Amino acid sequence: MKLIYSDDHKGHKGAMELRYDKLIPMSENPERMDMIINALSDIGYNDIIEPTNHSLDIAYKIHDPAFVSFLEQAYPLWEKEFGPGGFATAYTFGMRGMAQTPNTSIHSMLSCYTFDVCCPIVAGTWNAIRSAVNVALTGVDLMQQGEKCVFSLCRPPGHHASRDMAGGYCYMNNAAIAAQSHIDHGAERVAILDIDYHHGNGSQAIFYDRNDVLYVSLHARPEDEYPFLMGYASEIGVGNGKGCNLNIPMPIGTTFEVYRDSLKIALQNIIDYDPDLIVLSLGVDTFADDPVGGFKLQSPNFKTIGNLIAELEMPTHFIMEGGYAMEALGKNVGNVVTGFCKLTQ
Ligand code: SP5
Ligand code: ZN
Repeated sequence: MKLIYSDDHKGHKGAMELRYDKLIPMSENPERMDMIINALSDIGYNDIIEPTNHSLDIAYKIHDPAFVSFLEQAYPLWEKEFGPGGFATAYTFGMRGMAQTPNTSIHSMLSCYTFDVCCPIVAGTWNAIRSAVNVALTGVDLMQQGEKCVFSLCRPPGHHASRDMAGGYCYMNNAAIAAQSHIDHGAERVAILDIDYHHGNGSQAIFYDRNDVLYVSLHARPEDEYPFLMGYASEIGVGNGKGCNLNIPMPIGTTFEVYRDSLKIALQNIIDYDPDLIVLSLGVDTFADDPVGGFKLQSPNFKTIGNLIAELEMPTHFIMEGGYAMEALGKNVGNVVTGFCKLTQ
């Protein structure tokens, strides 16, 4: 399986995040990619393709151009007020039920275009976001050229980002942009299978009223976990998209025995939808020792996950999302890949 990767993400680093009542270094750091690349290389996956530059035309079908331009402008505007070296972050968020009038100040834009305190913008953030989109779109190109499965090693991740809001370490929605590009290249139906520990609220919202993209997510239930307001099983889509959104929420502490049954339900729904391909939003923060997650999956379980997805025998576009247990991150991602490719380690 070819990997698509660029070092451009490395400048997106150094910010802090609020974890309940503590300010901590961001769990979503550049070293994550080193761990993944090194582990994949160790098990024989070292065919790394540099992304090619793509225009933002397809991204603008997924994201509001004004939001994208905010992402580009945010750090320079912030720096004008606070000087270099810091990170832009919002002070207030949308005020439901209160008439609001956004303006063009950086603070107003941050309030308007972000939904939490987990999407800081540093000097290198825009370059990383832009590159992650290229990494996703280059994966689509390779599949167009005949690859059955490719792995876009996107960073920052994307599944929490909606049409016009960043959050949860995510800025632009790489998986959604990839899905749109597959459709623009002729796919009639795409299934997004999101196995990150967190609900992909952005991906769900983007495709909620569409029937050409099935969104299926396994995640920690909103009663227990971020993003706390979405991800219920009752969210099934609207209008044309009714029946094309499937959430399988599970409680904190879920073990692989339960998780595997949920995955089988998710996969059966994908089979029934009969997509041309799968976009796999791959997060391994379901791992037992993940500092951000709360499920109980063990490293070998990720190989089984790869096996089960491979049984669908569908073209599959892997897109990297979350996973923060640094020591095991590479092994866990490698296990999904080897399980999928039916190679032995
Ligand atoms: C892409 C991705 O995985 N984003 C996740 C963003 C979640 N950030 C908030 C974390 C909520 C804290 N949960 C702590 C559980 C401790 N076991
Ligand atoms: Zn996650």
